[in-house]
Amino acid sequence: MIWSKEESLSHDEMSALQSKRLQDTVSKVYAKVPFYKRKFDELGIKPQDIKTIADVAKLPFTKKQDLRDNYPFGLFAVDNSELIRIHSSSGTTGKPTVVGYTRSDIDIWAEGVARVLTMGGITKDDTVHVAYGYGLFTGGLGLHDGATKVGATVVPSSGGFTSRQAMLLKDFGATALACTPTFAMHILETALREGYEPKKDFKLKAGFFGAEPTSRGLKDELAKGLNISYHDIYGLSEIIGPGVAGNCKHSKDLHIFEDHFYPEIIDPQTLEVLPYGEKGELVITSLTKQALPIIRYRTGDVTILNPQICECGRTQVRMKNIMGRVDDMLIVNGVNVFPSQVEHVLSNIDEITLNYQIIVDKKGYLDKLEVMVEVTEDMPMDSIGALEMVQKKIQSELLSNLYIHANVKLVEPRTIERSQGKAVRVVDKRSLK
Ligand code: DLL
Repeated sequence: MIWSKEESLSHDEMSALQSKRLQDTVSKVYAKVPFYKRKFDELGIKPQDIKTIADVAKLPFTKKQDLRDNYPFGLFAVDNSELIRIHSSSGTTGKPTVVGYTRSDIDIWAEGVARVLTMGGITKDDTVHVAYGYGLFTGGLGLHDGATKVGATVVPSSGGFTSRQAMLLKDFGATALACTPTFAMHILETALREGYEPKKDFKLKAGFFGAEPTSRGLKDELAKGLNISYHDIYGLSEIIGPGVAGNCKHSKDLHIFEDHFYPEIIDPQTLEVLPYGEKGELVITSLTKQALPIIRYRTGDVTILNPQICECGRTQVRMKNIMGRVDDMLIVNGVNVFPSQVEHVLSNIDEITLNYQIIVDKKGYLDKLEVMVEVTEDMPMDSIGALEMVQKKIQSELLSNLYIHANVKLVEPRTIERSQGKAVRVVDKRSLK
């Protein structure tokens, strides 16, 4: 089943719809968002210059930093009275990226998630166990609203409490699980350790996993271990949240809902638009969003677009599984972390220097993050008590500021190799095959 008719429009019908929606979006941001008016004026563009979807290439880019610079609501195009929800994702210096939604935005968001759930065969007869975090993160409430739109029964379990997740999966008989892939694997391993037989005890038939890059190996293990069809769900808060794209049962590539989110691939260095089939940075323009319309948002995610019509009947362009990022953002067990955020936390601790390295690795299916940092010359390396105190302080600052659990290793001054060029701040030992 296909959730909405826009998923299988002809190429010409889609272009006509996108062109009309782009014109509306451009007129709106020019009139309502001073940031965009200024950018358009600098480039000498007027809303009436934008006539077809191909004209998108004339428009300026938007970056994550632009949202931060306009914190909290500077890029919003509606009055407060029209907003019904705020979400956010973490930021570099404690200030998050803030996103807002009108009622129509929440409907569009739920529609995107409903489309992906439908790709996995979910209907009103199903029960969806949502173990993405509920709160400012868009995962929990995004999947919740989408499952509600489909008419399924939602179990709003949220993250954490792994043993309880396994118990509820068995007792409530959910037919779908939605969470990050690493958390799904943690639930599976915990369930097995506690004596469950997931294939028999759980009634799952589909999983909707996203929010972080995932290897093919992990996807296959989850599909096998839980006896489900694996569906990758992609999205980002700046665009709307989860439900920008997802994969159906016929294809591993994800259908992008381009009637709402227009995709382009650019070369991140030259900013030139690349043809279908070439690898580059995904850029998205929102075509229907009201509260936070966004023009040519540079997602930082690297992928390839594939325009071939899918066997399932959907005509919308597909993207390959995200291959990595163009910036230095790390995703550690679903939490986005920039090395500069870690550095900011370290800079507030007196006993250490800013010679540090972040080492990310995998233990089982969970990501492990270690921060190795040199202490100052006056730090007594023979006092275990003093070292432990500093370690604990750093750990708790990282947890409370960035929501990450890190192992902290204190080392003597001048232990970490100095680089001739750019400092090597991150050693990522996870291999994505
Ligand atoms: O992670 C939204 C989401 C929630 C998507 C639940 C899917 C499921 P942010 O916290 O703003 O939003 O992080 C967005 O996460 O730019 C990608 O780098 C990464 N990401 C999201 N989905 C996928 C995926 C949510 N399916 C950033 N595969 C994005 C790989 C993904 N990476």
